Amino acid sequence: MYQSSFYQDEPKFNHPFENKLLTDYLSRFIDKNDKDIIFKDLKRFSDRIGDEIEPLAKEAEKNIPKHIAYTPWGKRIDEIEVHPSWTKLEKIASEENLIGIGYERKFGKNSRLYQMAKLFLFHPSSSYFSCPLAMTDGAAKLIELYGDQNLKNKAFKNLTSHNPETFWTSGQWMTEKTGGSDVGLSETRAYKKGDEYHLYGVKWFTSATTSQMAMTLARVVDENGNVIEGSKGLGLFYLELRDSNNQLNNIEILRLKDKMGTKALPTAELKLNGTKAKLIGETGEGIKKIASLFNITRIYNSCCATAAYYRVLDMAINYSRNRYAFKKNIIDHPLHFKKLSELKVKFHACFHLTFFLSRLLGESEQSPNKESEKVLRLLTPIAKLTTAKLNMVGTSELIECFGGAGTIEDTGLPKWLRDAQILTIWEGTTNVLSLDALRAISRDQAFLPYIEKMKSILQNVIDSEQKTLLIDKCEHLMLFMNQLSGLDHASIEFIADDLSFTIAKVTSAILMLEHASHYSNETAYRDIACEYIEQPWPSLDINDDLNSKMKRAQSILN
Ligand code: MFK
Repeated sequence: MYQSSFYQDEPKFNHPFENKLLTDYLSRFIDKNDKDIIFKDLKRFSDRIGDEIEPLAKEAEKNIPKHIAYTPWGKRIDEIEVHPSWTKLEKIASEENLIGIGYERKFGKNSRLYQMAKLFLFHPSSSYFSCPLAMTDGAAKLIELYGDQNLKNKAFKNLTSHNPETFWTSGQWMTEKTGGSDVGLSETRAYKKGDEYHLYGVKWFTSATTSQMAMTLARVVDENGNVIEGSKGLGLFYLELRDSNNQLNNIEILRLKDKMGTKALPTAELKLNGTKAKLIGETGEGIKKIASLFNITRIYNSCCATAAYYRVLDMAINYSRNRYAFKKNIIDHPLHFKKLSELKVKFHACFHLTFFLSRLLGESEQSPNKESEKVLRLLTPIAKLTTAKLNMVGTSELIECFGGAGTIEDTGLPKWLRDAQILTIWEGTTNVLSLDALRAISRDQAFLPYIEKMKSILQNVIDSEQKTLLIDKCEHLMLFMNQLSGLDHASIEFIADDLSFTIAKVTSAILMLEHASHYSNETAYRDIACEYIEQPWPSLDINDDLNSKMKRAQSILN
């Protein structure tokens, strides 16, 4: 009887540091002496990813966390049991100094670039340990900016420690049942008791609930029992999850969330039942202060979406080189290589946005400059929403490149699609972030410094038809922005996503062309930039009748 001897090779990914875009990019900005140290560390870390970290992540994905509410004898304990592989990933994250690099600032303004490069390598093999790291970094930033000396001496030191014995991670508890976006509706109450506050309420979506501390928001009740409604009544609170006897700080774990993705990451619903906490800043400053945390986690989200995109792309290209159909390997079929090349170009766009942000962040921390900070402020929501969306759409296309195998769980491929969907809502949905970009433009006056920055980068670009087109795009954006002030609020909101995607495309195209000009003897970068510029642009037409469009959209839904 005939039996097939054919077995398809499974898709592989490259050694993480064998990534020409990453190494060329870092080489552009890091000077020789630092480069030797940083490259040596990134190469060693990449070896460790292959040998040790990737197998741990696979174990953690298979052994998802459990909520142990009671002991066998009925005592409420609310333990979250995580697999030892997850605990080992935490140890590795601190040994590798994934947070500390950003705060020791040994490499000056390039410290964040180095840290984000390390995160980029780590994330796809971390089973989302990158999530607690994001919040940990955000909490460290918040304390660095607003914490008192006690917080700096204890929490900050632990969050930035590279000693696994003292390393802490932080949660960021913002979401309540009333809304993940409209945080101003939060119901949790804070009652002053002596020097501290006691918090009562339910936090509906708390990621990395095994952290040692958390930053959260609560509505402050004054001595007469009154509260201020809306976001102006919220304070920012620091709390530790357990006391010195390892008992939970009046926190009940209601259940773990059964999420569609990021399965290894414990995410819980929590009831705060008199949880002791410290107010940071003033009552009413809660959202404004916690923004310094979520502006960091949004940069992490961009980096992780970009890194995940790269991993799936890398595997899809590898697979296409080995998968034979219709008389040749599928990478040699025109329609297939066209699709893969388009997806690779979009990955480059994500990469440039993310790493430009990390450079801006590093610069703002090393030598604060109001204008660069405004550019960072505007591009943070824009990069987050763009990278999450391109990763989501790109991952869907890439999964299709594996045919049926992409839909089978034990290939490990479907998880990338599920996780990609989560990155689009974490830290703000596309719409909420588009509105945040408007906030950055209107409240923080970030648009003019942004355009100035783009124009200054264009000066590094070799003259070409593409450069001329991008100069025109900047002019067009400026004209559009000038007319924006004449529009009513609803019309401006109606086009906020088109505006964000246009700014994202202008920015990444300029950055890609600048990179191609720097490596002018390498045609690939130029081809990538040109292809990206030729791909369709979001529509943003000054002459659009927005009122009619809005009415039509409403009529479609009625
Ligand atoms: C692996 C990847 C890592 C990712 C980590 C994942 C961890 C997962 C955990 C979570 O998902 S936590 C939940 C995330 N939730 C959000 O991101 C919230 C989404 N909603 C928003 O961002 C809303 O826009 C917002 C809550 C901010 C709206 O609130 P308000 O009160 O209606 O906003 P308002 O009044 O405009 O702003 C209040 C103040 O904050 C203003 O300052 P002033 O008081 O001085 O006027 C704003 O300027 C300031 N502000 C708001 N957003 C800001 C900001 N400042 C700086 N940057 C921002 N982005």
